[in-house]
Amino acid sequence: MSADFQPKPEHKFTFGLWTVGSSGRDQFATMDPTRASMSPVELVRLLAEVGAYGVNFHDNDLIPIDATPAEAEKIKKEFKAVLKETGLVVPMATTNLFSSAIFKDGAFTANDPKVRAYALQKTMRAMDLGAEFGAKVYVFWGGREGTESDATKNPMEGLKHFREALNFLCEYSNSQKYGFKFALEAKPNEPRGDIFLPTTGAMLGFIQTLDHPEMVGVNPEFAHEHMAGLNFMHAVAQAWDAGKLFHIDLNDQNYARFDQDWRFGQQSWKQAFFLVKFLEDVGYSGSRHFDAHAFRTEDYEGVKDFARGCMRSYLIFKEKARQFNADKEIQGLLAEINEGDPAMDKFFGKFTPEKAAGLKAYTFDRNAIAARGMKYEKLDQLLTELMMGVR
Ligand code: GLT
Ligand code: MN
Ligand code: MN
Repeated sequence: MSADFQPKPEHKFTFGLWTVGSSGRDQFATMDPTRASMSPVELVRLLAEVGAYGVNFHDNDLIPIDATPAEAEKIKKEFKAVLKETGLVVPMATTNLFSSAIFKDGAFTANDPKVRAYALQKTMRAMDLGAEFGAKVYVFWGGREGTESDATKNPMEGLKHFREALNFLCEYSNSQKYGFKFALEAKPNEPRGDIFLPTTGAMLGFIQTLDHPEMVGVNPEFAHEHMAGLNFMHAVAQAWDAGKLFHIDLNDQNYARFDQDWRFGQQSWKQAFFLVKFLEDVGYSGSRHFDAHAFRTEDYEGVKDFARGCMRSYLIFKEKARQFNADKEIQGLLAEINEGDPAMDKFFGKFTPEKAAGLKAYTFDRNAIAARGMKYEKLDQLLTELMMGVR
């Protein structure tokens, strides 16, 4: 293999402060943190050391929720200095609308109007912060927007409130000339029993009901689609097809489990391969954001191993995709499988009454067509061997 798999700025590998900064506390609080917390400045230095391009943050990853204005200014100054020192950029920012107990019944969709108003205020302030650091993508992960019991909240009301909030915030971004693109991130459940708009496809449908659909796209997460037992690459393809792939969260996950947020490429090799191949083939040019955590068994050396592993695996899958596209036998099979049929051309394309009449009158040899072997077993085995390194 020719490639050296070293991350470079043009790969656009980014990490959230909350990812490499995870202290190893587990989801159900059954274990204390296993790593001491690192400051945002230290985390940026760690990311620079492993070769990342950028760093993303929630408002409170950088500035604690109870910080005084003077403390906030000091933190921002130090953070700007370390970005300058390391050359890292901030392509994306977001709001923490899930940690504080005020969000126990949701943020934009909470039943209490004071909570909904506070969520709007917090998001506007967090947008100001993100814009100050040059972020152009603004993510919305509504982890608390949902229910445990449908006796408590009408989903139609939830959708209405969420829509109103996004419409308000699009106008806020425009009024401030921030130029943000909003990216909505779906997750089926956890921390709520059910989260509204649980899949990327659901988000894509909802976006069309907003006042400014052109400003709003999606931030699909590998693990979240896998929690729902879905094919992540297909969700990403639908988002791309709709012109809505504004950002992406890469990690890994066993199907149908709690949110595991593992190192990219750790578990689902084939799914990760097809995802990377898709992104590279279509020429996706946004951030490759790793929204994952190191195992809680690790110290900060292990966190670096984790971060390096995410980027290295991405680049290895990218190289495998290149090999797949260059493999004569694989491409020959694909050409055969996708061979056209000139006799059928006249039936496709735009509807005309003549076409419809011609097609209705045509006689198909159904049994002969069905008898054709597709060679998919052979093709998939070639891919499997390519991935296993024996090809
Ligand atoms: C949280 C969540 C992620 C979201 C982050 C952005 S926060 O870690 O599990 O999937 O992308 O809000
Ligand atoms: Mn995510
Ligand atoms: Mn996740």
